[in-house]
Amino acid sequence: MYAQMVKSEGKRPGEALSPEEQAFQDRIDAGERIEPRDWMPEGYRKTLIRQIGQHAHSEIVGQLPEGNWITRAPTLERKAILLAKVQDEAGHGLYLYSAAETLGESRDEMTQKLLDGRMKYSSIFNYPTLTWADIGAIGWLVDGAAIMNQVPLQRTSYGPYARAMVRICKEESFHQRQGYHIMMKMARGTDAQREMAQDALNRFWYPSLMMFGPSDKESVHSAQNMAWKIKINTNDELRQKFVDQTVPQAEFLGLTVPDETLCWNEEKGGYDFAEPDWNEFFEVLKGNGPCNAERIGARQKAWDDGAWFRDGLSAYADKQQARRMAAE
Ligand code: FAQ
Repeated sequence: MYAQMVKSEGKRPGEALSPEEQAFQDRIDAGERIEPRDWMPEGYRKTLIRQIGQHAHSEIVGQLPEGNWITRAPTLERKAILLAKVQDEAGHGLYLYSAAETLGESRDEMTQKLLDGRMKYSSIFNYPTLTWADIGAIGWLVDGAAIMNQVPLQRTSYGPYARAMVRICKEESFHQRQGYHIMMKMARGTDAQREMAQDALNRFWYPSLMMFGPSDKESVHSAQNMAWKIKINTNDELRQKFVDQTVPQAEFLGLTVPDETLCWNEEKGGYDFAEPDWNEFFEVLKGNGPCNAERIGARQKAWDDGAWFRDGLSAYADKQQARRMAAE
């Protein structure tokens, strides 16, 4: 654990805290919220920009796999629901960029870092959505995993991030329910629909487990981030809770979790389950997942296509400012 902290933004093992850092840590330990104008260690600021920025990018890139199905939703009602969900994700991205901007990095800078590979987004959005059942599986599993991770983040130490999480979690609950509802329809439908639902579960199960990050022994940021209450639970704790919550939901659907080793462990009060393929996870992080190039290509195109609009807004703002100054 200590060796891992060296790579993180915090102190090296054994390094003493300055009086300012100690006072800051005391505030965190007392459960106080840190606000944008408060003094904070540079490492705290940087790691929050990294996490909130990556979270914002995930919400925005996360619109792409589902957006792919808006024109092909099977009914008008499903189309309206999916459209609303995808719009919610855009809103989440915007709250989160705003929260990160309070730490001194602009949305333009974060976007540039995403496009040139210096910032990440969640690995899950590098997998394709091949059938309508995938939209059910995303709502059920991906939003389900997102909620599991984000409910504790409502208690995170940085005020703007914690407050953004409250609304995001409410909306994610609706997303999860709509996904599960699609799965119920498919699982109780024709044989072909049931097979499609099972196939979606087979393909999204392990990538969903990867959303919680590498195992605790591989997680470089967990120790420092938990001390700063940027992170409330470890990656493995949340993964376990997700499996325990989701397996009975799969049973209710009559679907099979694609893990032959899965079994209830009475002693620990949770399921034993197979780890995802961590080589695949690290390859996806390096940019070698099935859809990485497509996703970044789509973001780059949107950024380039929007340049005229950003320029127009800036020119308008400059003109307004010049008028105000002339009138003073
Ligand atoms: N994907 O030391 P740790 C959503 C990176 S929102 C990509 O454990 P940490 C809504 C990590 O950044 C989903 N990279 O890191 C939605 C670090 O690399 P770095 C997004 C990952 O930060 C639903 C390295 O691995 N949610 O889905 C991943 O302590 C449906 C070492 O890892 C959030 O962002 C990954 N899965 O813990 C939208 C929640 N895991 O930066 C549309 C907030 C790890 O040093 C449709 N974030 N990495 O180069 C967090 O809670 C944390 O950042 C973790 C990672 C738990 C993701």
